Amino acid sequence: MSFINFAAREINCKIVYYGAGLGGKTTNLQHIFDKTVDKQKSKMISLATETDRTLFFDFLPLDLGTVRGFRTRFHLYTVPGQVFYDASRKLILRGVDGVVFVADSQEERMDANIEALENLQENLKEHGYDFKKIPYVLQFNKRDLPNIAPMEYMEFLLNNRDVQVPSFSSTAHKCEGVFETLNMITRMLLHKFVSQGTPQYA
Ligand SMILES: Nc1nc2c(ncn2[C@@H]2O[C@H](COP(=O)(O)OP(=O)(O)OP(=O)(O)O)[C@@H](O)[C@H]2O)c(=O)[nH]1
Ligand SMILES: [Mg+2]
Repeated sequence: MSFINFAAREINCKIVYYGAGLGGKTTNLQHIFDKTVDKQKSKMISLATETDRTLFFDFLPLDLGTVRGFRTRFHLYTVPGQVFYDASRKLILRGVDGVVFVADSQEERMDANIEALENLQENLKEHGYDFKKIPYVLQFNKRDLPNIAPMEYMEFLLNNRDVQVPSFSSTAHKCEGVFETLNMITRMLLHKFVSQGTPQYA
């Protein structure tokens, strides 16, 4: 649903960070905001509860220069991970172009990760998207903690589209893996528009 505005020579893309509660979605956006955005021109919008849980969404507009003469703008959103905010998650997915799934690496969060992934698939389907085709990247976050599941196990559980998608380990609160993940999803989206065909990584 991204749109190319030929008159204004602009490409707009919507990227949604999805995943279980407290997985680190908002933390990803905060670091991207801190390190890239011209604070004079742009703002990150966060609607959070008093305890910093995302209530509705976070939104960060990101201008990434020009590609073949087109100005590229990425609109980054996070969903609220808490199970009972499903209506918000559904709404935020509307018009999505690419998804980053932020998984919590702690062993005790594997069920929550799987539930969130199933929820993503259902909600994409309701909007008429094919989960198997949408540009999609996985991030295994909180790799700094002691009680984490092995990467191979997380790949087995969560990286199960027909063709495996790119995945990154991260420690988002130290900004490790945050930009690697962002670079990949933006490359996938730009590739899609430049080639005007199916994305290479889908
Ligand atoms: N140890 C550790 N903590 C992290 C990491 N990434 C995020 N956190 C912390 O985890 C907590 C939750 O992070 P958020 O970014 O708010 O999580 P979220 O996915 O946006 O949560 P919801 O908005 O409820 O869906 C915060 O206290 C973060 O500082 C990480 O890589 N390692
Ligand atoms: Mg959040």
